[in-house]
Amino acid sequence: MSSAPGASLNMSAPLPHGDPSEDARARDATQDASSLSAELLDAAKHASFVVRSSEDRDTLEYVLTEHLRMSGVYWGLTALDLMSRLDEMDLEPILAWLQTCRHASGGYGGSEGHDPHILYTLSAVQICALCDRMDLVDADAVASYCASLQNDDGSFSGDVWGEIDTRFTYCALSACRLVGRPEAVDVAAAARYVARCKNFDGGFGCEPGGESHAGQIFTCVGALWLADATHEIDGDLLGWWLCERQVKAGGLNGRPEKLPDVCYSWWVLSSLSILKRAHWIDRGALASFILRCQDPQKGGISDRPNDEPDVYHTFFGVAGLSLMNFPGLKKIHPVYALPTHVVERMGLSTRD
Ligand code: GRG
Ligand code: ZN
Repeated sequence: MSSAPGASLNMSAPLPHGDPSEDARARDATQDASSLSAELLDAAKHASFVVRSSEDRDTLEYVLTEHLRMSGVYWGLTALDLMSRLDEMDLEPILAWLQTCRHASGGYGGSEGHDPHILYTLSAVQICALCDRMDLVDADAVASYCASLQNDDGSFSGDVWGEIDTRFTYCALSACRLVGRPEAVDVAAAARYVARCKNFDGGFGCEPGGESHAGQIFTCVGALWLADATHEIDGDLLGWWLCERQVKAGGLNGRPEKLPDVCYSWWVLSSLSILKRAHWIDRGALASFILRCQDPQKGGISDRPNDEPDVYHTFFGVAGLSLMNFPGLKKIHPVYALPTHVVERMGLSTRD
């Protein structure tokens, strides 16, 4: 566990001031990754890894990930944009393909010929936002698809088959905001449902009573932010649980006793950023963990050092570094998971 300001204090106490040693610790902990050398991230290699992954259609990985291709494209393109290398990908064929994944219901499938799902609907909207092609999105159709998946208790199903998960609440609220139809769903009921998923440890699970998990926490904190209901969050208690996710190697895990994994750099740090407590973890140690997960030969970032890289961990590694102001990277918005220049271009509130 890293040293967090306030570690020895009552959970509800404000950040320490007064005691000079506490002050020094707080100052150290507010340092981010901005003083590291930009060259520590091999952006050129990671960009060509992302581009290659979208072109090499004969690989087992390409075939096995067909069902989630829409999200894969979102991860890859957003990573490229954060590294200012979006121009290395030919966007036109991607946008043409995206339109073949759209259904009459307003939802998008993960690939052509696949049933619509709210996960891929959000990814499709995010891709159009990133490419500044919101003209390709039928806002009313997306909003009505999201509304069709809301249940009486405020929760959301992922598709017509009915699985309920707080991930889907985040997707619906974010997609509706991105298409400019925030009120198409019952936002207050959605927030009440998410609040019911809060646990004694301050965290959130995928349903009421579900175990706290960093991934679900991102979706619940993000959904509550989108619903303007962050008062439902105990910031100190949850902030404490989240900063406890940092292990000796510097990386973050998703739950107690689990291994660190680069993707939690996003799930945990975005949540802490929304809670304004990103400085509660040792960001230098986290940045160094992410940088150790780069593949120096192939490019790309893996879940842990020396594992195989993939586009998912490449995106979440770069996104985590962006949240920590790593030099040379564009800033990412911790709720929309899109570069902040995109969020601003769309006229969406980036309210702190
Ligand atoms: C726009 C960024 C963005 C997200 C869209 C899909 C989604 C909304 C959020 C997913 C949140 C989530 C549940 C992430 C966790 C993914 C993950 C690593 C699951 C594995 O969990 P464990 O605990 O595995 O089974 P580990 O590897 O931690 O032991
Ligand atoms: Zn992971």
